[in-house]
Amino acid sequence: MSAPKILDCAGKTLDLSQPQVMGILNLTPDSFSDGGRFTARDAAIKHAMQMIDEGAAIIDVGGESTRPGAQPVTAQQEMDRVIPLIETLAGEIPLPISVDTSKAEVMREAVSAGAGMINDVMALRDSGALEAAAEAAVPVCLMHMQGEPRTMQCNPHYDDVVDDVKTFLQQRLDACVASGIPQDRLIVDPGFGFGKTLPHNLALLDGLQNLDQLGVPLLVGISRKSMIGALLGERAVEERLYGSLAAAVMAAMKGSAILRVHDVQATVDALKIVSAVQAVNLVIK
Ligand code: 7PJ
Repeated sequence: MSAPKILDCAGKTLDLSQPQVMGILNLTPDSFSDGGRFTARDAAIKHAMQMIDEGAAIIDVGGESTRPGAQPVTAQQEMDRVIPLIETLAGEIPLPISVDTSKAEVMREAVSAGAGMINDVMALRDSGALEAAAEAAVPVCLMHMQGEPRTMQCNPHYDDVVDDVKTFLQQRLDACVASGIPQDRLIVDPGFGFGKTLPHNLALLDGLQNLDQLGVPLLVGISRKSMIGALLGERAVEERLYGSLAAAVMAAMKGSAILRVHDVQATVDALKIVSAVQAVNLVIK
């Protein structure tokens, strides 16, 4: 089955006929420290507007850090961070907004505030999440993670990482469909860095085209991740742009429909080259 090309995100369109960029808007404390010139909210809105100008197709708003070792936050804390911003942005921008959350309550509130997609690193495994997502009736990204953020980098293990991730994602797709979420509203993501060693991440990137067989669009988030830092010799986060671009281009060439990134302009430029070459293939073959 071929993946749907146009997604309806609560009335706003996401066109996946060519690879698109999802811009990351991180609302965890200190993500917008700029010496106090702007309030955190103004700075976040400004950053969203900039990502739109740079060619993002969707903005992903998150209020909980899921980095390795991160501590959980309450639903209330997460909502205080993301809901006012989603409300403001949804009224002002033509692009869909996705909410990066695992909690049913946050999903419900975010979608009522205008979010058009749910991006869940837990693939709707938290209690009530399947039901909340089914009711919300917006597209959902199901991400693979082995373990939980606090401990996931302690000795992750796979028999065959590509096969294991694919099997997990197929099971979550089946669980969603059984709960009343139509398959044409689902997206999958192998979850780079979530319970994976560097060799696991590399094998996944190499074998990414195998996930196409799941028949739904593929989302990939590699931007500035530690696998890039490790390959560049323990490079600092701000110095990972060129490595991130190479990984984004490879992922797009292997069929990824959405690239979740920090550096929107640079990634949009790089993906234009991939799209142009993919378009030639479509015309000639
Ligand atoms: C991902 C995510 C990812 C999806 C984060 C970071 C860590 N959502 N949320 N895929 N990563 N779907 O951006 O470094 O890879 S948070």
